[in-house]
Amino acid sequence: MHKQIDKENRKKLEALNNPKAIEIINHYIDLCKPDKVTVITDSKKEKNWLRKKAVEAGEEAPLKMHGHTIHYDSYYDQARDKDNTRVLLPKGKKLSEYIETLDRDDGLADVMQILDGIMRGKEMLVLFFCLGPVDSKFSIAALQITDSYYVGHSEDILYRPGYEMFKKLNGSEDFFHFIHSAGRLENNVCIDIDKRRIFMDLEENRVFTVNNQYAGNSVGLKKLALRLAINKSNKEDWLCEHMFITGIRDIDGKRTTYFTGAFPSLCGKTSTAMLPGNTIVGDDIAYLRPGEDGFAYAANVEQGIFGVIMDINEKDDLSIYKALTTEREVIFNNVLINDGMPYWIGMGREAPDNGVNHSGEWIKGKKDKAGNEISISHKNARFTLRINELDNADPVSDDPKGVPIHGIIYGGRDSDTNVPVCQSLGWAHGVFIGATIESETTAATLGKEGDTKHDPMANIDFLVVPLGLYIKNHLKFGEDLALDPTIFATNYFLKGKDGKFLNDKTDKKVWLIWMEGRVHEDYKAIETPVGLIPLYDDLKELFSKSLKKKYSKKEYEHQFSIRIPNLLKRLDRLEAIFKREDDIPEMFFIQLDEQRQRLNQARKKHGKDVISPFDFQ
Ligand code: SPV
Ligand code: MN
Repeated sequence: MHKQIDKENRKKLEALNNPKAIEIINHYIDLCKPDKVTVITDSKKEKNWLRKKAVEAGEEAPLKMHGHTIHYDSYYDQARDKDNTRVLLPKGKKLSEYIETLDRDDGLADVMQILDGIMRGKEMLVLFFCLGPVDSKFSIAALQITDSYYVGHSEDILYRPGYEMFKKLNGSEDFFHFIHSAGRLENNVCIDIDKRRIFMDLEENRVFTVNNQYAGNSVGLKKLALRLAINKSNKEDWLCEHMFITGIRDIDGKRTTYFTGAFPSLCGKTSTAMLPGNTIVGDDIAYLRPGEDGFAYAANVEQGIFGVIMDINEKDDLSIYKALTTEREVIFNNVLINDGMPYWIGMGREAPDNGVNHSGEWIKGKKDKAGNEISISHKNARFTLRINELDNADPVSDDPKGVPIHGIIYGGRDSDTNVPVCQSLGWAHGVFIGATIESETTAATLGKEGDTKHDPMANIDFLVVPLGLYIKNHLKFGEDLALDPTIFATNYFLKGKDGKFLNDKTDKKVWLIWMEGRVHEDYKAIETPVGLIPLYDDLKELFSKSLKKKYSKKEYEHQFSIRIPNLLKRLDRLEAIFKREDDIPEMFFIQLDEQRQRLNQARKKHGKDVISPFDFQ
C-alpha cells in the first residue's frame, strides 16, 4: 500500500481484498503526486463530506434554494470534446471511418506525461460505483480516481454506490477504471484546455481524461464507461445502448409498457422519456440482456439524470421543471445566477439582464472573443439530480431484473424526409432503421451546429468496435429472442415550406400512445415502402382524447406523405457510407435494396413523387 495513504484510508482499501485495485491506486498516486489521498466508501457521512468539499473548494456554490448548487465549466468546455477524444489502438488495427483512434503507445506516453504531477497541491479522491442496478447480471464495477469534488459529487447523484460491491468481487480484476484530473484551475475552471485528452484504453478497461470538467468529458461513469461497456457487450451477448427507458401508458392510462429509445443528443430524447403520464426508468444509457422468458430486459445504467436545461418550462416539461424549482439536491451547470436563483433559455419566465453565467460576470449583450453574443445560459447547460426525486419515477427503476422491453424507438432530426412515426417491418428492418439514423448536429458537442450527420443507433459518438460488428450483434440479439421488441422510427422535426415545424412538441404523446397500442395490436396500420404508419381515424381520436386537439386530414396527409425522392437520396447517401466500412452484414444491404425497390415500385404504381398516406389504403 502506498505510504501516502493514511491509516484510516488504508483500512478502507484493505477491506476490499482487491490487489489490482490497490495496484492501480498506488500507480496513480506515484504518477499524479497528489498532496493527499481520500478513499470514499458508500457511507452517507463520506458522501456528505464530498458534497461539502465541492462547495468549500469553490467547484460548486450554494444557491438560495436548499440543496441547489451551481457549477461552471470553462467557456470552452461546455460540451463533449470530440476533437480530443481517441480510442487507443495497437499499431495496424482499424475500427471504422467514424472512430477516431490513436496509436496506443503514443497515446499512453502523451497522457502519462500530462498526468505526471498534475495533482500537486490537490487531493486525490478514490471512489467506487456500480453501473446498472446492484447485485444483478447487469452490474459492472467501476473505480474512479479524480481530483474534482464536483465529479465525485455528480457521480454520487448519478450512479449507484459500489464500495460494498467491490468487496463482493472477491479480488476479481473484472472492473472498469477511470483516471481524471481537471488540471490547473483559475476561478475554479480549467485553464489548460489545449492539453485536454480523453483516451480510451480498451485493453485495460480504463479511460484517461484530463484538463476538463464538463461532465460528458470528466465523469468516468457516463460516456467514458459507455464506450468500455460497448466493447464488453460486443464480445458477449448483450447490447449497450445510448437509450432511455420509459414506461408508456395506453390511452386509458391503465396499462404500462416499457420501451427504450435512442435519439441523438438534443433531439427530444429526455422529453420523450419524461412525457407526462408515462414513467421514467432512465434517460440516457441502457444495458439490454435476453431474459429467460424470451423478452429483452433493459436496466438503467444510472440512477440520476444529467439533463439539458434549455427549454425546460412548466408547459413542456412539468415534472423536471417542478423538480428544478423546489428544494432537493440539484447541481445546475452553466446557467445564469442572479441573487442566488438560476435562469436559463426557454424557462418560460423573464430573466434578469445581468448576473454570473458560464462566461463569468454577464450583462445582456455581452460578446465572446469571437464577437458572438453570449446567451443567458449555454444551449447545452445542464442539471444533475436523482431520478427518484421526480414524481414520474418508475417504481421498478432499481429492479435487478430490469424491465421487459416491448418496443424500441429510433429518432433523428430531419426536416424534410421521414414521417413522424412508423413501425418497422420486422427486427432486421428495424435494425436497418436504427443503423441509418441521420441527424443535424447540435450544441451537445463542441463544433458547428446544423450539419447532417449519420448517427447509427444514436450511438456513433461512443462506438469503439467496428460498425459492421456492432450491427451484426444487433441483428443476432433480436434473432435470439423469442419475443423481440417492435422497432419504430420517429421524426419530431419535419418542417413545412415556410420553415415552420409541422408538429407541436406535445404531439409526441400521440405517437407514443400509438406505438404502445401497436405492440398490443390495438390499432391497425397502413403498409408503406418505409414501414407501417397510423390510420388517420386512430390519430384523430388519439389527438382528441390525449391532447384535446383537432387533427385534420390535411395535417395528417402533409405529415405522413411518403417523399420518394428524398428517401431515395438518403438511401444513396447511406449506401455509399456503408460500402466504405468493412464487414457490414449482408442483411443490411438486403434491407437497403428491398427498401429501394419498395420505393421505386410505389412511385411507378402511384405515378407520383410524393404519395399521400390515403393512397396506400
Ligand atoms: C449527450 O450529449 O448525449 C448527453 C450529455 O447525454 S453528455 O454527458 O455530455 O454526453
Ligand atoms: Mn446522452
